[in-house]
Formats: sequence, structure tokens, C-alpha cells
Amino acid sequence: MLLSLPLLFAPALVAAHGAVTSYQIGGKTYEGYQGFSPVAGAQIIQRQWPDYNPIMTASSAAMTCNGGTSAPLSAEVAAGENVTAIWKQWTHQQGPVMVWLYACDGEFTACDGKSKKWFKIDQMGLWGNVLNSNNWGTALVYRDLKWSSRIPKSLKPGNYLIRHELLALHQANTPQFYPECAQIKVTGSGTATPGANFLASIPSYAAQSDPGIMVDIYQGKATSYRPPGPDVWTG
Ligand SMILES: *[C@@H]1O[C@H](CO)[C@@H](O)[C@H](O)[C@H]1NC(C)=O
Ligand SMILES: [Cu+2]
Repeated sequence: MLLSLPLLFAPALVAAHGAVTSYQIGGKTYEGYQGFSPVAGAQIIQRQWPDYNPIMTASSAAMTCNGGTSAPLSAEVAAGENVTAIWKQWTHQQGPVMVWLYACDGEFTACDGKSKKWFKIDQMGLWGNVLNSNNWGTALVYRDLKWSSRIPKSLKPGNYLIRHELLALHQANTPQFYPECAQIKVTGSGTATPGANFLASIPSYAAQSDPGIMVDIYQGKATSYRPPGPDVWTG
């Protein structure tokens, strides 16, 4: 009887975690990838990812787009409008939400996200001063299963990758990263680009030992939290 318990619990574990599974942009819904099995030729804007499981190290190659390298479609979005990511499921309530963009040099097929050109347009870490609370960006994703971010109005038009990253901190000193990317074509008449101090490479936008990554939310001493990586660029 006792031996069968782990088997009983196994399906719940498989069902935990989460990933971005669709997007709302300009009043339209764009289906994303659903994971678990590569779908050849899926007509989506999202780069395919393998499963709901986390990435455990900031330097993992999978950090760029959760392993996804290409997608056949892209979505048009006017600078100043919002991109909303939707999660079919999400289970954790401690840790920040970070939303990043990457300017492609040209076509999406040649855009691998591997240069030091990622910048944040939005993030939410902790509010209040209790790390072991549900006052975190990821708790809002748990509640709403979505996250909406404005594309800076002044951003130079072009092809961009948008990367939604949930960093789950519910296990002490065991960070879990959940990033997914989609391809967006930003329109408008802006000319602004972020300066060098806003730019980072992914993987390794911060060290695994960064105080925003290697966190024990249960140790009861720290009363503030700063998400890892550069500051948000608002245009
Ligand atoms: C657009 O995104 C911003 C955050 O960047 C948010 O404050 C605002 O509520 C969003 N607007 C909509 C209509 O979702
Ligand atoms: Cu999880």
C-alpha cells in the first residue's frame, strides 16, 4: 500500500509548473505552443518549448527561449500597445515576472537571441517586505493566468523576440526559471533603442549566485528583493 503512494502522486507532479501557451495582441488571440511533443509545422508565433519543467541554472543554453529556436509566424503590434501572455496553468506564488525584448537584425529565421541585446520592458518582483508571502509578480500570474506589458511607445520598429520569464523562488536556494519566446513585429514611428547598461545576454544575464536568483525566502532576515538583471527600459 505504502509503495503505491508515489505512483498516485506522480500525475500531480507532472501537471505542476507551467508555460506561456497563447498571446493576446491588438484584440487578437494567437495560439502558442502546447508543449510535450514537437508539432511539425504548427502555425504559431511562439518558439516551441519541450515541457512545463523548469530550467534550474541561469547559464543553461535553454534559458534563451526554453529551447525554442524558430516559429513560422509573427504578430504585429503597434508601439505603445500591450502584449498579453496567457498561461494555461501556473502553480507558484513566490518570485518575479520579467518581460524582455530582443531586436532581431533582420528575418526571424536568422534571429537566435544569442547576442548581448536583451532588455527588459516590464517586471514585478516583491511588494511589501515579507519574502515568504504571496506578494509577488508570479502570484498575480497564479491568480490571473496572464501578464500584460506595454511595448514602449518610442521603440524603434522592427522584428523582436518577446520573452516572458517567471522565476519561481518557492524552494530555498533552488531557483526555477520558466521562459518562453514569441516573434513580434513592432510598428510605429519611434526611434528609441536602449543604451548599453540596459542590455544583457541570455543565458547568463546574471550569475546563479545573484541575490535575486539564489534566495532563501524562508530565512526571515531579508526584507527586500531586487529582480536579477538590468533595469527596465521604458523608452
Ligand atoms: C498594459 O501594460 C501595462 C504594463 O506595462 C499595464 O499597466 C496596463 O494595465 C496594461 N493595459 C491593459 C489594457 O492590459
Ligand atoms: Cu513548478
